[in-house]
Amino acid sequence: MAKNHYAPFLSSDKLYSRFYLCLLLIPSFYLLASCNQIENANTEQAADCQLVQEGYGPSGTVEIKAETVVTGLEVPWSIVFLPNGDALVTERPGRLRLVTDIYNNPELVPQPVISVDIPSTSEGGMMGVELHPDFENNRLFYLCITVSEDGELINRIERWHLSEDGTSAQQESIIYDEIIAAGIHNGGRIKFGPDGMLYTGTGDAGDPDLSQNHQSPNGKLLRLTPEGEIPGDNPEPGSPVFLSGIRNTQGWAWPDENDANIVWLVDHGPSGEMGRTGHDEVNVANAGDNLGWPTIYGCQEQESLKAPVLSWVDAVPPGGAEIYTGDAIPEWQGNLIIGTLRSRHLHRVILQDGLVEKHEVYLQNEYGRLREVIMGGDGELYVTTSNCDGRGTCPEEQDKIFRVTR
Ligand SMILES: [Ca+2]
Repeated sequence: MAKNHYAPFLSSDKLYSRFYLCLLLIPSFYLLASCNQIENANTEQAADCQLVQEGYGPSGTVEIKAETVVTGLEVPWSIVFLPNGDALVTERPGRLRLVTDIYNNPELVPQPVISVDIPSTSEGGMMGVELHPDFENNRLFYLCITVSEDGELINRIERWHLSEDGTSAQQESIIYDEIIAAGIHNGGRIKFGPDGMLYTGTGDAGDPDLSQNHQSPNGKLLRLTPEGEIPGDNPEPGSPVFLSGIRNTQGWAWPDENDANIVWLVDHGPSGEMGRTGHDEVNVANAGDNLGWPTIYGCQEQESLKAPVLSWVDAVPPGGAEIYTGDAIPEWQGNLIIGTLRSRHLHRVILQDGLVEKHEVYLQNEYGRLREVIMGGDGELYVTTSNCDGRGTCPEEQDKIFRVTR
């Protein structure tokens, strides 16, 4: 069919090579098109999912400003705020750093609290950090770190004890070591839920089938006890899986501080798998949901799989996500705020009754790639840049933490 269509090109020798190029390309185009038809025959577009066809969304309508807190960081991935007003921040290459008096007079302590050798992986390293719910009394905190164990790369959840002055720490235990690590789709965030359980976001580690394999912790949101055990009331008895069908999440938050069962979670869309690209997602998920990867993507839906509420055709990929609860920007209260990497902006999503009412773009290209987004103990929103991760332009002052306020 392609041959007949392009037969006139045969009359010109000059176009001969172009003709053969077309001959190579056209069949693959038809192949892709027919694949899409097969795919569409089995999937519907979810009525409740907003698909942004071009760009990322309308510009922000609320006045905000960003204030630099500290600079001189290398891929700051996750922050926790200590009860005394200090903060700990992970640097993906393998360091935990202390920022003293982060709310008022922030200083980055030059000597790392922890420094570990990280096996070389582009998206792995020292990622999530989280405090034990009883940190004030036991000074325990958790890290999600990529390590080499018996020759295999894994993302391990370790528990550490912070010294009284906060400048050093000792490993206390390894609580979970079953997550396959990879240079891509590596997850890595850990957060305690309102139910006092430890949630871990994982990626498919480049193997999409793992996301639908309930024997694998990859491509999931996991729910564990603070000791790393499987809670008795998980959606699937005996399994750490809380949500499945995830490609690679680095961010989620609970809209109701009294209900851990509803989670707003961002996920990375495909970057070439099965000819698919873009289509990063915002999901409103309930305990036990299957978010569909790789069976469906973008706004597609299928029986027993949960479609997102927002997706972008153009690649965003989202870093961290947080629900704004501060007083400084009252218009943002209760909204999901997402740091985006490739699209280099802060994204505000207003959700009403589990659906997207409105969404907006802030700080477009002003700070570069954005990773962590988290509310501080002072009621202000803190964000980290990820410009020194090899995929951005690393400035002389390196990566930073900034505060978003009025
Ligand atoms: Ca999905």
